[in-house]
Amino acid sequence: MDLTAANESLATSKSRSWDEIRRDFPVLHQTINDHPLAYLDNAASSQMPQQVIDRLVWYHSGEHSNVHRGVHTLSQRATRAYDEAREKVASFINASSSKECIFVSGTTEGINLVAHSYGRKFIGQDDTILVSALEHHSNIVPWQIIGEETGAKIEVIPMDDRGELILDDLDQMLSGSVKLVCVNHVSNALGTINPIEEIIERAHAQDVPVLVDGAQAAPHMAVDVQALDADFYVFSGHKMCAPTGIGVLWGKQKWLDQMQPYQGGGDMILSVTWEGTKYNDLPFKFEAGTPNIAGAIGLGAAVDYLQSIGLDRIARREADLLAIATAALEELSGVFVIGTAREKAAVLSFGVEGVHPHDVGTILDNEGVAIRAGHHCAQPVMDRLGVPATARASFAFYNHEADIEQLVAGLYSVKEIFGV
Ligand code: 7TS
Repeated sequence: MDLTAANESLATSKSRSWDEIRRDFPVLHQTINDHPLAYLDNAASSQMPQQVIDRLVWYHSGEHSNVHRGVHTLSQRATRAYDEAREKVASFINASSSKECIFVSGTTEGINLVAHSYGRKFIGQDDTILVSALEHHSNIVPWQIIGEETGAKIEVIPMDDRGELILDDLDQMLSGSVKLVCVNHVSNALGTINPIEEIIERAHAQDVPVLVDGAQAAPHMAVDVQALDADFYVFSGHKMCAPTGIGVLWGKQKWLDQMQPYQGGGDMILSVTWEGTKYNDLPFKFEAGTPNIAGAIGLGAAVDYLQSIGLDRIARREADLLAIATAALEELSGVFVIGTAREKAAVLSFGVEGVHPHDVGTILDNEGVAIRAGHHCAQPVMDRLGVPATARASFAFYNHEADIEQLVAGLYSVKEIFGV
């Protein structure tokens, strides 16, 4: 399919039914262990629609070359496509400038970049980094590393039994030497949507910047970084219908300008002499070496795809799926939901009495249902709730009710096998 045709087909997709949209995803239409695949592990990685796959094929078959260095036509094509992808990403999160959007390999690299570049500049021995109790390890460990290097300490914004952050003491916690607040927009382990607007407002009232891990939010809801007034917002392509190995760190220019690069190499420089190096402008200052060109272009195509459906429509669809699945599991004796925050997105963690989540996951896989079982790289969340692990079904707009029916049928098998 050429690109014009792809764009035309996207342009008409606002009115397409969910069944039609589901057909865009080739991977979903297969059987696993003689059952239709019910893919409910979208929080780990989502699937790519044909439109994104076609865009990648077109890049590899008609455009592939290095960027920002060749005068030849292919390099110019690749450069144009790469730069356009950045513009698309900027508009996706309503950044005021694409210069503030840095391509990274994913959320993990984005947070590590901030930890090293912001941390080394602004965080010192007697400082504190506030990290929420709901974080993925990738928003904990980089801060522990910086803490070890600088002597800064980490304080934890606590959570309650439902999986909601307790913000009663936030103002007090923010006073003093806090240099950064790190919080996710949506928890990957429990699905809690955190009140980041409020957290940002209260942090800014005390001049503390906020890094938001948007890995589980960007695929599921409209994100407007200017309206949120976050200082950094990070997300991964592979959770929002793009390939693996690409993600975005958005940061306010006022911070990015003051931060030193975290890696040195080609493309991030204006000039290099033995006396020293002048760094390139934003965003290139933070993009050393040949970037993931295909990944960025694929992410641009994924943004086009998601916007063609509409993020608000996607959010409503996934809220419906989550509500149906939650109600279905609550009816099953011996099955309990873990994480009952009032505001949740696309994630349903649960347990089956007396059965290890890995056994739940294995039995469900035998019936074609893909879920994740484990600590979800959020061990402190598990510790806080007193469980070693959970089983987790996570949704995307292309899931349908039949996936939930298959999940429920699989859970009946679990109950039967273990006599629950
Ligand atoms: N932050 C959150 C909230 C996440 O859910 C994840 C990945 C990451 C950061 C790291 O993203 P990456 O793309 O750099 O790896 N979460 C999961 C998950 O829940 N299951 O597998 C990966």
